[in-house]
Amino acid sequence: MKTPKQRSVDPATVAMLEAAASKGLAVAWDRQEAMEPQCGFGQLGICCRNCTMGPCRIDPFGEGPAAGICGADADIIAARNLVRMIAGGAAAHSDHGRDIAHTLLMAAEDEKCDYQVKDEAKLRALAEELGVKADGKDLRQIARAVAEIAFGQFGQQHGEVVFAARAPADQQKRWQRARVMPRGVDREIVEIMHRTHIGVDNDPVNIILQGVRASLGDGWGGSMIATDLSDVLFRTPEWVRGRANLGVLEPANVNIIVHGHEPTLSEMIVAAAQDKEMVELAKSQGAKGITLSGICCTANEILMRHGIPVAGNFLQQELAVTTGVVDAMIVDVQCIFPALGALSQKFHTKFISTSPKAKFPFAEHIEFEESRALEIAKRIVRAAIENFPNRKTEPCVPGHSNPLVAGFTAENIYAMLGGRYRPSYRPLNDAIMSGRLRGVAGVVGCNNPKHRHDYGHTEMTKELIRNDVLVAVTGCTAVADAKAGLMCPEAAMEYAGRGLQEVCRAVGAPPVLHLGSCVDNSRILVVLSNMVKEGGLGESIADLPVAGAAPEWMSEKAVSIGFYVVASGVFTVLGEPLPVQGAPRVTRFVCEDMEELFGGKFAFEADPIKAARLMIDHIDAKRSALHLPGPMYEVPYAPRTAVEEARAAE
Ligand code: BF8
Ligand code: SF4
Repeated sequence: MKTPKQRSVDPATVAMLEAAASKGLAVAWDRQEAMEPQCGFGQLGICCRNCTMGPCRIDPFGEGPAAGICGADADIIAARNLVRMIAGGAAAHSDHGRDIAHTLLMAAEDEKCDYQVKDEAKLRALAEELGVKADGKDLRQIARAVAEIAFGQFGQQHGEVVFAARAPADQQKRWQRARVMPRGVDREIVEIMHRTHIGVDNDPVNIILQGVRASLGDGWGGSMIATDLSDVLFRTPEWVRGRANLGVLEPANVNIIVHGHEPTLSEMIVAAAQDKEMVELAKSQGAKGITLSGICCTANEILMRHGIPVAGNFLQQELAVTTGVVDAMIVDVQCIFPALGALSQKFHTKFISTSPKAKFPFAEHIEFEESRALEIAKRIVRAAIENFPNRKTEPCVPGHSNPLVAGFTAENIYAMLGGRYRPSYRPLNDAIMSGRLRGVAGVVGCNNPKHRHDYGHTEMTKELIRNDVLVAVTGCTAVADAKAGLMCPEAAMEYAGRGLQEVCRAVGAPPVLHLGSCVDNSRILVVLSNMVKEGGLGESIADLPVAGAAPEWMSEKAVSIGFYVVASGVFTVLGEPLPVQGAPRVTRFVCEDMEELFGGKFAFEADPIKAARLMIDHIDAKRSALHLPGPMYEVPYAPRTAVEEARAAE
C-alpha cells in the first residue's frame, strides 16, 4: 500500500488521508489499489462490448485472437472506444452549455427571473459578433436573440458552428480540408454513436476524424457557449483574490460545499448563503457564520466571479466530508463520486443532489429549478444550517490553505502584460517575440489516483515557469497550482525564470494564470486566436510557440478537450496515455499523423518534468520556425536529480 505522501504532494490531502485511515474509511486511492492489477485489455483499448456477439478482446501479444467476432481488429476497436469517450465528454460539456443558454433565454423572457444579464457589455459584443442588430431592441430582446442563436447551435444540422469563425482562417481551412468542421454540436455526437455501432465505420482514421469533429463542436461550440453566456449572465471575471485548500473550512461556521459544474446552481447558492436572513439563522443555530466553498469546476466558476474559496480538487471530495465539519455537500453534475453518499452517512453531512440528470445513492434530492432558483437555493442553504447542530465527530480540518489571484479571461489577459491602458495583445506578442517570454503553455485537467495527486500539475507548472513559459491553467490543475502557492504574485520571485519574473513584477500578476473551469478552456482557444490575429507569430495557432498538457487527466471530457486542442494546432502532452496503445495505427495517427492535418499532435509522458521539457523543446522549435531569437535568459535544464530525487526522497 502506498503511504499518504506517496499518494499526494498536497499537505492537506496527506493529513486527511492519515485521518481517513485512522477512522477506517476507504477513499478513492484505497479503491484504486484494490482494483490492481487493472485490466490490460482496457488500458490498451482493445476490448469491445459494442454488440452481444462479444465481448471481444484482442491479444496484444499476437498469440490469441487478432480480431473480434465481426472481424474488427485492434485499431478499429480502439478507435471506436476512443471516439465514444469523446462523445461522452463533448456531450457533458455541451449539455452544460445548453443549460446556460436555456437560463439566458429564461432571463430574457421573464423580468422577474432570478437570473438577469449582469454583463451588458459582453452581451452587446456577442450580439454584434453574431449579427444581432441592436437597433431599437432593448437589452432583453438582444439577450433573447443571442440565446436563441446559441440554443440553435446544438441542433444545427448543416453549415458550421458559429464560433468556429473565431479561429484563424488557416485553422478553419485545415478543418474544412479534413472535413471535420462541426455542423452542429449534437449532430456530431450522435454521428459518433452511429458510426461506432457494429458494422458501420471500420476505418480507424475515419472514425477518429469524426471524434475530432465532435470535439471541435465542444471546444468551439458547447464549451464556448457555456463560457460566453455564463459571462453574460454572471459577468465576465476580473482579477480576484481567493484562497484554496481544505483549510478554508471553518469549524465554527456552517460549512456548505458546492461540488460539480454548472454556475446556474452555484451562483444562486452564493446569493442565498450571503443573504442576511440566512446568516442570522446560522447564528441562531450556534454558528459564527456561513462559509461557502467549492470543489471541482463549480468552485472555479464562483472563485473567478466572487472570490469564493476553493475547498479542493477532484480527489479531495471525500476528504472534505471526512473533516466532519461539512454541513451540506451540494452537487449537480459531473465528477461527483457516488461514494459520497455512503461516506456522508458516517458523518452528519447532508449530501444533496439537485439535478434531475444526476441522482446518487444515499443523497437527499432537492431538485433545482431555474424558474424558482433563489427560493430553492435558500431552501438548500437552510437545510445546511439546520444540520449544523447535528455534528457528530470532532472537527478534523487540516490547517492548510494558500492565497491566490484568479480571474483571467481572453478579455483581460492582455492587461497582464500591457497594463490597463493598452487594450491589445501587442504587449503579449512582443514579450514572446523578444524572448522575454519563451512561450505560453496551457496545463489543464483532472486528478487521477493512478498518479501522485497534484504532483504532475505542480511539478510541470514549476518547470515551465522556471523556463520563462507563461502558464495558463483551468480545472483541477488550477486548484492544484493554487494550493501549492503558484498562483500568487510572489510565486514569480520564487519559481519563475528571469524573463517571466520581469513581466510579473511589472504588473503584479502571478506567473500562473487561472482562466477558470474546464469549459473555460474555450477561453484559451480565444486567447490563442487573438495572439495570431495580433500578428508577428505566424498565420495559425499551429505556428505559435505554445503547448498544452493534461498531466493527471481521467475524464472523458479531458479526451474531448485534448482532441479539440490538438485539432486546433497545439502540441499536447498527456500524463496518462489515451487507451489506444494496443492499436498501432491509432497510436500513430494521434501521436504523429494528426500534426500534418491540424498542426498539433499528442505525446504521452507520465513524468511531469520530462513532459514539460517536451513542451519547452516544442516551443523552441516553433520559435525558430518563426525566426524568433532564442529565450532572452536561457536556463539550462536542471540535472534530473536536483528536481526529482528530492521529491522521490520525501
Ligand atoms: O470539468 S478537471 S476532475 S472537475 S473533468 Fe472533473 Fe477533471 Fe476536475 Fe472540472 Ni474538468
Ligand atoms: Fe466483438 Fe465486433 Fe461485437 Fe465488438 S462489435 S463485440 S468486436 S463482434
